Parts: sequence; C-alpha cells; structure tokens
Amino acid sequence: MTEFRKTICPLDCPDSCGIVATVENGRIMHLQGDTEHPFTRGFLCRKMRHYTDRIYSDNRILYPQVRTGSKGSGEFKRVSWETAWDILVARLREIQTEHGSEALLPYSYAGNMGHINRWAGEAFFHRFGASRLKRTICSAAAGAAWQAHCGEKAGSDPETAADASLIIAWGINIKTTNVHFWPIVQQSHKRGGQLVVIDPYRNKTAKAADLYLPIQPGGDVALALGALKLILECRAENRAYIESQTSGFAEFSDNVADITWTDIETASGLSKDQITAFAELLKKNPRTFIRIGIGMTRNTGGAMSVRAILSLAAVLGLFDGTAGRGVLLSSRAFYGNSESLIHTRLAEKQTREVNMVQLGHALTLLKPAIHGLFVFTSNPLSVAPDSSIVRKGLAREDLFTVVHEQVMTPTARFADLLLPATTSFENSDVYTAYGHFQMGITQPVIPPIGEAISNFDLFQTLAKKMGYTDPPFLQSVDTRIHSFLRDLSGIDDAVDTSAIAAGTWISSIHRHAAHPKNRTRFYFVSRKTAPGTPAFACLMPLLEFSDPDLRSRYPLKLITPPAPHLLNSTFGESYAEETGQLLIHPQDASERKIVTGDRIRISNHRGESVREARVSIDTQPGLVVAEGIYWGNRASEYTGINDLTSQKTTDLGQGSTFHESLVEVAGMSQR
Ligand SMILES: Nc1nc2c(c(=O)[nH]1)N[C@H]1C(S)=C(S)[C@@H](COP(=O)(O)OP(=O)(O)OC[C@H]3O[C@@H](n4cnc5c(=O)[nH]c(N)nc54)[C@H](O)[C@@H]3O)O[C@H]1N2
Ligand SMILES: Nc1nc2c(c(=O)[nH]1)N[C@H]1C(S)=C(S)[C@@H](COP(=O)(O)OP(=O)(O)OC[C@H]3O[C@@H](n4cnc5c(=O)[nH]c(N)nc54)[C@H](O)[C@@H]3O)O[C@H]1N2
Ligand code: SF4
Ligand SMILES: [Mo]
Repeated sequence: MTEFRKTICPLDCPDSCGIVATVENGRIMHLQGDTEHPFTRGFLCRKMRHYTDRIYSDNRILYPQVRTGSKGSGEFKRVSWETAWDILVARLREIQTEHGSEALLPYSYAGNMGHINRWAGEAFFHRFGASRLKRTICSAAAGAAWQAHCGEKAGSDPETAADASLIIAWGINIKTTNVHFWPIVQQSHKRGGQLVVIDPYRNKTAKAADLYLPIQPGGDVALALGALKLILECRAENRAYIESQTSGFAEFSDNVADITWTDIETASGLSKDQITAFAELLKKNPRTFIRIGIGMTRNTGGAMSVRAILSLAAVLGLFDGTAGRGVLLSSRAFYGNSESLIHTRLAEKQTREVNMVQLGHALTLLKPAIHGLFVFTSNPLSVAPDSSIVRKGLAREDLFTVVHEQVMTPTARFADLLLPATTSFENSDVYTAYGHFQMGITQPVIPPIGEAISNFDLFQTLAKKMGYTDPPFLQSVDTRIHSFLRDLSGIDDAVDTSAIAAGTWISSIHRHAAHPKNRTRFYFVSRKTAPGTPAFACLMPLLEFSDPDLRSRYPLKLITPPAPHLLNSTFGESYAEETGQLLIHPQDASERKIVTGDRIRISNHRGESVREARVSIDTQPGLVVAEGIYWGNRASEYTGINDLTSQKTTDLGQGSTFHESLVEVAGMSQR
C-alpha cells in the first residue's frame, strides 16, 4: 500500500521545508518537497532528497551499547535497554553523590530543530540540578546585536525581496545555506533587480552576483559605516523614518562623521571607490532588501558587524514595511522555547552556566570538575571549537559520557554508554523556521527503526527511572506539543491550536509590517549592551586577527563556512574518506610551493588538520577557506577543521568565533 505523509525537515537550516514522504508498507521510498508549502514550493535540497539513505543506513545506531575498547576507539557491545537504564541511573546517582549535581553537564544543540525534542532534556536537567549549558554556538551574537537595536521586531518577510530592485546578501551564501531564498532573488532579477554579495571569498552566490565586494573578514563595520558616511554627507538618509521611528540618531551620526577613510579602507579591505559605488546603489534603489547571514557574526567583532548593518538599514528606513524593502537576519516568526518546554521551575536553584563554545575548557580546567557529560542532538567533537582540547576532555577516564545518537559520530566513539536515537521521521514534533514565517507539527511517518527512541521518550523515561514524578514528566508528547502551542506567540488567536494537523502550514502574524511588535522603534544608541561594550556601532579591532604575535607566526586568516552537502557535521558519515578542501590564493600557494590536489597540513598554536589544496582566485591573498565540517579520518589523522578554531567569544552574546583563526599551511607531499 502506498501512502503520502507530510512532515518537516528537522535540519538546522533557515528554510524549514515541508516534505511529502512516499511510504510503502511502513518503509519510506521517496522524499519530495511539499508543493503546498509556501516557501518550499515543491523543492528539496540534495541533503534531504537522499535522507532515506541515512534513515536506513548501516551507520545507524540501532541498540544501546556500552564501551568495550579504550575511549574513542569506537568499540562497543550491545546491551538491552534494561541494562542501559540500570547503568545510566546508577552512574548519574553516583555522580550526584560523589561530586554534586552540577558535575553533570548536558550538551545538545540543533541536530533536530523540533522544539519538543530539541528541548526535551531541559526539565530533566533542571530537576537533577545539572550545570546549565549556555547555547551560544550559532546565533547568540546575531540575536544579541538585533535585540540591542531592534528589540522585539520580527525580521522582514523574505517574499518581500521579490519586489526589491536591490538585494544584498551580506555574509550569507544563499545558494548553499538558504537555497529557497534563491528563487526570490531570481524573481527580483527578472524584473531588473540587482544582487550584491559581500563576502571574504567568492562563494557560489558571489559568482552569481551583479556586484561582489571581497571584504576582509570582520570588515563589515567599516563598509557599513563608510557607506553610511557617504549617504549622510549627501543627505540621502530617510529623514521621515529617522525622526518618527528611531532614537539616538544625532549621537550616532556625529560619531560616524569622525571616522577616517584610512581606517575604513584598512578595516574593510575595500577602496573608497568601491564603497562609493555601493553607496550609490543604495541611494538609487529605495527598494533595497538586506539578507544578513548569521555566519558573518562568527568573529570577535561579529555582533558589531550586524549592529553597523542594522544602523545603515535604519538610516535608509528599510524597516518601514513598504514593498520591496526589508531586513532579514532571523525571521523571529514564532517565539518558542517557553516555560512549557524547559520547566525551569523544577530547578531548586540556579546552577552554574557553561558556555558550549568553551566545552574544551569545561572538560579540562573547570573547577569543580565535570564528571558526567550527556550528549544528544549534537556532535561536539566535530562542531565545537578547539577540538584537541575537547578530545583531551572526552578521553578522561574519570568522565562518564552518555551519547544519544543516530549514527556513530566522532563524539559517539568516545561514549561510555551509547543510546540509539530516532530520526525526525520516527517521532512527533513542532517546527518553526528562522528564514520564513511558517510553522507546522509532525506525526511519525514510520515506526522507530531498531530500538531507537526519541529525545522526548529518553528523558521522560529516565525521569521516571530516577523516581521523578513531577507533572512535566508525566506528559505525553501530544500534551507537551499542545501546551507549547498554546503559549506560542505568532499564531493568530482565531486558530484552534489543539486542532492543528500534521501537514497544515500556519503563517505567523508577526510577518505583517503593521504588527505592533514590528512598529517598535529602532535604537541607534542601544540601552541593552553589556557594560564595556559600545552603545552604538563603531570600528573595533578583532582579537585574533589583530594579534601581532600570532600574525607573525600564523600569517593566514582561516574562515570555515558550510559546504552544500553537509549540514554542520551531519552527513559526515557519507564523506568519511574525505578530508575536504582548503581554498588558497595562488600567491600564498606559490610562496609555499602548493598546487591544487596537494595534501596540506594546516596548523596553529591550537592544533593541526589535513586538507586537500584548491588553489584559486576565488579567495583573497592572505585568506584560506575551509568549507564543511568533515569528521576526520586516518588520512586527516582524526582531526577536523575545529582543531584550528578558538574558544574565544564574540563581542556580544558570548557566541562562537569560527571565522577568526590565524593559521599556517604547508604541503605534506606532492601528487
Ligand atoms: N548546506 C548547508 N546549509 C546550512 C548549514 C550547513 O552546514 N550546510 N548550516 C546551517 C546553519 S546551522 C547555519 S547557522 C546557517 C549559516 O549560514 P550563513 O548565515 O550563511 O553562515 P555561514 O555559511 O557560516 O557564512 C556565510 C558566509 O559568510 C561569510 N563570512 C565569513 N566571515 C565573514 C565576515 O566577516 N564578513 C562577511 N561579510 N562575510 C563573512 C562566509 O564566507 C560565508 O560565505 O546555515 C545553515 N544551512
Ligand atoms: N568550524 C565551524 N564549526 C561550526 C560551524 C561553522 O560554521 N564552522 N557552525 C556552527 C553552527 S552554526 C552550529 S549551529 C553548530 C551545530 O552543531 P550541532 O547542532 O551539533 O550540529 P550537527 O553537526 O548537525 O550535529 C547534530 C547531531 O545530532 C544528531 N541528531 C539529529 N537529530 C537527533 C535527535 O533527534 N536526537 C539525537 N539524540 N540526535 C540527533 C545528528 O545525527 C548529528 O550527529 O556547529 C557549529 N560549528
Ligand atoms: S536542509 Fe534546508 S533546504 Fe534542505 S530540505 Fe532541509 S530545510 Fe529544506
Ligand atoms: Mo547554526
């Protein structure tokens, strides 16, 4: 019997696609995009089109297992769930008695974006009294920057961009990380619209741009303020918007006037002529839409970059909600993560917070020490920075590590206890999106494979085994979904949330420019920045890139953006034999006698990693680019790109700085 069942892509991607699964006799045969989903419009990217291979892959972890070999060896033996629960409960109790509850650290992120499963552990960890994980690895800097100046505003509806005559992809590789926005760019293009791409390297999107600006990493503040300076000089600012909808403009603009062109050109890496051409485009195109990437914020001045771009947008009045004008960083369409998911009230006290970006530090230096690490929906050994330190931490004999996973990731290999996780096709959930304004719920498309269980079932069962009887632990998944939906801001009051069925798409009320939240003021001078952080956008040096000692030893700047076929480290199992490439400029390559195809060693004071060189003018002199988080294998000496990246955090939000590492590169052997 053939059935068609609707579900939603669980991956951490702004597009949050609607999917139609073809199911025959309980097995998924085919996945395609839902033609009825307003943003998906029937198209799935290559990652999800082939996802059935992952669901039924030999790499799936199908049963609970305990470690038999040394830590990291990946040697395990199968045990029953009953034995697994006994071990888990006994070890957690032991940690609690011997070291106190805060010796347990949860580590999870966004392998599954479903609100229910993503946050399923929170109630349990609050009740247990574990250390709290500060989840900053992705959008913390971007979010803090937005809130500092825009408050509660939602981002602009991406569909608005179809009416724009100028679209700016600012630090976002649309053709790789936001593929469903590309048809909107094409719609604008058909009507004569232009695309500007601002990026340190000529990525796929830059290659399709009308104007590409090869900025220095972190040079966005200088570009935005340089363009702003020119706009103010010829009085092209949007006075009506500034006067009626903003505050702090006088103080901010006086400061911009004082910035010198030498500073602007040095920091941005662009000439005054290039910046003038950009400012001219802004002046000529009132219908401008700025699509800002989160990736751009991954350096120690990352929040400041967003703050400067938002200030430029406000001077142009792009937040006024008129056709073709807008700014989209994150849609902020529905406000999730509420008490109905995380149940903070179960905590007896506020326990200490550990920044997930500094997992290496937490596992090796933090006092009192972490003795239990509970990993789910994340692969920290591949995705967290400074991997050599994380690896050292995971190898500690006095650390008990539980990993709940779908496949045998590099982190899973270090588990003491390995537990099988369902894929999103095997469980229920609620998905909102950060790149558009739709949401929906899902029901299982197929039964769980092997003995896999969902995050929700894992923590509900564990809570009961620990003897916790608080009401949140007694909820069924449907009850949890409905209590969450009841509290979710963004759903129209007329919608009966208890009757939302899988496959129905609900559009957020925040998408409308007239919504009161979107009418809030823009603050050029922020009242929300931390002490010591400038209150308005201004030039600031980056910590690692401007360190003279490090620059003399490691002269190349490294950025590490996503690859089209990987989703962070997810799908790494399919590329286990690959090291990934390193893009290097011909000038830097010839100085080091490197040619395309050479196996090269990338190194710095934190560690080393091996990749294959691709010599190309797609990057700038002095900048190397490593796309994709590969897992590491024998050929790469089991290291990954994050062996090179740092645990330093951003200027606001304590976010990650994956795009700010200094490195040196050397050939290992010629082909
Ligand atoms: N295929 C695929 N899609 C993905 C992901 C994936 O791994 N693979 N990851 C998903 C996730 S979790 C996220 S958060 C998003 C991230 O997606 P994006 O927001 O697009 O972020 P990144 O791809 O990290 O960076 C985007 C671009 O910013 C550039 N960049 C780096 N530093 C700077 C800078 O200082 N200034 C400027 N102007 N540009 C800079 C990079 O070169 C890159 O081309 O994508 C999601 N989508
Ligand atoms: N160098 C560098 N590092 C980066 C980035 C970068 O651009 N450069 N990007 C950063 C960003 S933006 C992010 S968001 C992080 C992402 O970091 P993570 O959220 O850890 O992302 P993934 O690598 O996709 O790993 C998710 C894991 O969760 C598993 N999983 C999926 N669904 C479930 C489930 O329902 N239950 C359980 N138990 N497991 C599940 C998957 O199999 C996968 O192994 O990485 C960061 N790391
Ligand atoms: S990864 Fe993104 S583009 Fe691909 S199917 Fe999922 S939501 Fe859509
Ligand atoms: Mo992310």
